[in-house]
Amino acid sequence: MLKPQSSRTRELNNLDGLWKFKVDVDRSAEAERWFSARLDTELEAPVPASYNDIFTDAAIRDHVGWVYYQREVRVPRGWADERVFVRIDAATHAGRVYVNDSLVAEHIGGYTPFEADVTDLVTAGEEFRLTVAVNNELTNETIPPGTITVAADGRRQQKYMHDFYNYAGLPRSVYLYSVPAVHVGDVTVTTDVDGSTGIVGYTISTVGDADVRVSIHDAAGALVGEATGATGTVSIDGVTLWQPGAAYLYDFTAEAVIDGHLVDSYTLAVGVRTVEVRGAEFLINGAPFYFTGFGKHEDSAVRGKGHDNAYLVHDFQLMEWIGANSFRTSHYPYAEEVMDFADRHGIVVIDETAAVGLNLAMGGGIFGGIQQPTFSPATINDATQAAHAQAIRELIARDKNHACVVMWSIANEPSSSEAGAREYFEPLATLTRELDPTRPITFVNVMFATYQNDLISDLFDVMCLNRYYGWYVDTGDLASAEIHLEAELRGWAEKYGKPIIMTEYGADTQPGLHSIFDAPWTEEYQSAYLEMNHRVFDRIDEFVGEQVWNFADFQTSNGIFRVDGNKKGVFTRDRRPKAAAHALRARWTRRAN
Ligand code: GCB
Repeated sequence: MLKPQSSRTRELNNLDGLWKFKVDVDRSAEAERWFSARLDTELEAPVPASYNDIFTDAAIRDHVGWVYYQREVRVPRGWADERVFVRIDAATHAGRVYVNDSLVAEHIGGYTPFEADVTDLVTAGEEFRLTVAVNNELTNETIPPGTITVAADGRRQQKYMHDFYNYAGLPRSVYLYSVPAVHVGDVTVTTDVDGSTGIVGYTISTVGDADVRVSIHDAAGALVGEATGATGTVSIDGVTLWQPGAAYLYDFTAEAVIDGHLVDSYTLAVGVRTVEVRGAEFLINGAPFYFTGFGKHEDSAVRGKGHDNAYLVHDFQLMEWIGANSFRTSHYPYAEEVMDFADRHGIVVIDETAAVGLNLAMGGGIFGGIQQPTFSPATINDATQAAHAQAIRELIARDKNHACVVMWSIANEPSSSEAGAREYFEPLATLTRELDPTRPITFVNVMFATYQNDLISDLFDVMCLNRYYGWYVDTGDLASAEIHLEAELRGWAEKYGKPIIMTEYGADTQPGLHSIFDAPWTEEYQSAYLEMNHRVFDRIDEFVGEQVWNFADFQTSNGIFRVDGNKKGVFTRDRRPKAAAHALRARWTRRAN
């Protein structure tokens, strides 16, 4: 799905700002349809932002169900002959879009975009009322899953099997955009390298009949290749590759043409690079790549998961400062601005779906839910699997053209040693490979699924492991942790012979807390814990990467496990370094040099 843009033939209006906001507290909206008139409310909510931390009313923060955003939108007067679309970058976790009182789009999945052609319902030069309903409910059949329970006093409550707070609302931009009636529908680009020649393969679909021509310009604006036809290849002689830490992007322009006249033009930034897993190596452009960096979250005070360009740029600055070359979009697809920025700045991304918490045994135990079998008709079932397949389709449809994306992660910490895991995951692994044969695939393995009992790891290219030896096990005992960690990692290496990335290892740390002993929660302990892990990683040949949990402290749901959030950040929630940041910087910048 193409990100909307302004081009020679397209126009784009950003609808961010303050929208009227109303919570469906008494669940009357569907029956009474009060949202199809002007919302009767004093509240205004910022877009983009999660709504939860904006208001002081706990009933809004804890609401389970629908909320309504509304604003008036004027269609530019020059758009009379254009197709007009409303595009929602994300509605977490389900959205419905109404133009005046007509439902024009419905979407499930909180982190991928959707849109509606509203041409027949709007008039150039006139206003219309745009209402977006957003639902934050998670069930056994959503991705991520969750359970709604009823409290002793009758309040509905949302339970879920992941620790990060269930922020909801419109956390990314909303657009009104125009395209010509006949236009470029989709663009798929793949890249390869032959000696010093870059090979860009492409497939363009059009809406309506048109001829297709494509052209590629280098970063200086010089034409370096062109072709005609809806699919083909373009060669770039003397190509400059997209490299980790040294991004280089070409402008790939797809044009729809009728009788020699341009009707639509869409330009995509394309980095030419290859990715391959060979034996126990992860190769980018044929050279072994070692991931350094983090599992992140889209999370900041007040905004929740609201996209913010200031945090975007600052986070990437901090990643550069610390010597990180990569991150994982734990545990859901991030805003497209993040992916574009990673493309432009040469940061490598492991791109993950929102399938976090397919683990009812563990999640139930830790996060207060009910402990049940994970895979069963009453729990994670065929409908969940269908939603998961859709989440994979939408992630790849959105992010397939990003040079920064080197691997798809289809789930975080599922119960991969439990009966039913293979039946659930095998079709999803196959689907991912069918949708994108060019990138390796992975899932992120939980500590309970060891190399002895895990049922699905052979379906994937890279072993991504989350391990907390020295934190959740061998707490405060780094000597034992070192022995146990090494024994387990050697087991994985010997059994599979595939590349291994530690996608999570980390220790909660209260900044300002100090000790000369191995005392959990102190700044010294976080550093010592990371150092212990690094000693082990460096002894294992199959190791191709380390991503610390987490880049920054982040908000979690209520519970006795967390004190004002998860504190495993190397930076605080407001992005100040803990002592470990300096230790990581020393290691990662040394490695880069
Ligand atoms: C994990 C999860 C991550 C948690 C982390 C923790 O294994 O993947 O979402 O935040 O552990 O800190 O417990």
